[in-house]
Amino acid sequence: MGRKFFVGGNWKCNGTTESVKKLVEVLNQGEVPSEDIVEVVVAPPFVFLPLIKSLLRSDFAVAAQNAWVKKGGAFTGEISAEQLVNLGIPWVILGHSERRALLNESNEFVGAKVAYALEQGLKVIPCVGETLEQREAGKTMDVITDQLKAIADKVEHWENVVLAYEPVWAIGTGKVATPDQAQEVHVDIRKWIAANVSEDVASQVRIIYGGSVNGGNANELAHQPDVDGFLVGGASLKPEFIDIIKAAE
Ligand code: G2H
Repeated sequence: MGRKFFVGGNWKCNGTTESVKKLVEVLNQGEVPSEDIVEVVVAPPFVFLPLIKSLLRSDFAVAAQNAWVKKGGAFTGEISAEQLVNLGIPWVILGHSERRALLNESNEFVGAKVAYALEQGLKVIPCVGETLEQREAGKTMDVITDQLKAIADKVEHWENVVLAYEPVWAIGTGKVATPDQAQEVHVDIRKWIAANVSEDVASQVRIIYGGSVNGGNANELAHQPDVDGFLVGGASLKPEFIDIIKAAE
């Protein structure tokens, strides 16, 4: 079976009650391909998750942007995977580069989070990607391999994983990777998974691209055979998110 196109909207730390309600109205009215063709998930900040879940159209799902690395308890300010499950939140984004860079989340920490969230029954979008410096030094796949290995060391079942390749130099910068650049890395990631996890997982796991995706560049990127969808930041807060979803067709 082919890999169903996946479009995630990462709202990051944006929005007010009023603005997210307006955004959901726009999303709910958008005409998009059917659920057989595209899976759509939006990730609001934690505080809006129940509100968005209650208002959002039933063919779109919600995701959290983070979860604690193990069972909840005395971890001030954290949200546990069990709490997300309790709220009926099916997805979580983990290891976004903003958290890796600004909050010092290590590869091992992200790997442990991914494994724990999966064990609790969440579906997970782990993010990997290189900085500009690393790319220019020819280390793109070395960096991504280390990030992937830390996940693969702890994860046995990959059915509920959608892997996001997000080159750090393309995030929020307006400098989108070219379709060839995205395709090249996605193929290398798939090869690594085939060699180090299994051929089956490599052929089935969805690898989505993130980094300055918008309504203008989504179509061309979507035509790359190994680009199975997108994780969208800035443009997921605008009506053009609907155009990006349409790139699935
Ligand atoms: C990359 C992406 C969403 P943006 O972080 O995860 O954000 O589309 O704003 O580059």
